[in-house]
Amino acid sequence: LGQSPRCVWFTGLSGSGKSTLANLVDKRLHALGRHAFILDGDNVRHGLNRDLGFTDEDRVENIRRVAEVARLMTEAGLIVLVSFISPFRAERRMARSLFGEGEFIEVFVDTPLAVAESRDVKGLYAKARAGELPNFTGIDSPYEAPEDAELVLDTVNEPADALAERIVV
Ligand code: GGZ
Repeated sequence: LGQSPRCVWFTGLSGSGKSTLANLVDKRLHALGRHAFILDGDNVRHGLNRDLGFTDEDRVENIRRVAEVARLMTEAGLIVLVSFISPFRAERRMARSLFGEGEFIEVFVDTPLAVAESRDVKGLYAKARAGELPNFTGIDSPYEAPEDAELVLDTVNEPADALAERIVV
């Protein structure tokens, strides 16, 4: 990742491993003396974006605000690790457009739905299948896989540590 500010944009399904990878990258950067910050649903959807849910419209606005905040944080000199499903290509393209050449690194955490659903760490897929969580990504809300990601990560065949290393190098 070098010494300059960057936006590392993780995209992938719920349960794909975005947060795990962002945390591993954060730890590695910290060990290298680089100042990074993770933006994710936990610190954004409970505060800044607590007025937003999971309709298409709300996801678009969620990602728009996150992208703008990430931009401000890179202006402040940070490496920002953005970890949201960010299911729509158009919004990821918009996010990319806020950054300079080479500053925006799109990382597709390419875990198949069947794998994410079988892990179902939080039981959300089961709820979605039971109709208790409407508009769930991959079930009844779309996920548009990236076509121009800088990195495509296979979480099924490669351990998370090795994937984090590939991001930082
Ligand atoms: C998808 C949902 C939904 C619906 C709640 N669809 O695995 P998690 O729990 O921790 O991550 C998911 C998170 C997704 O929020 P994002 O802000 O990343 O989504 S987006 O970029 O599309 O705006 C999941 C939980 O919120 N969650 N309801 N209907 N994920």
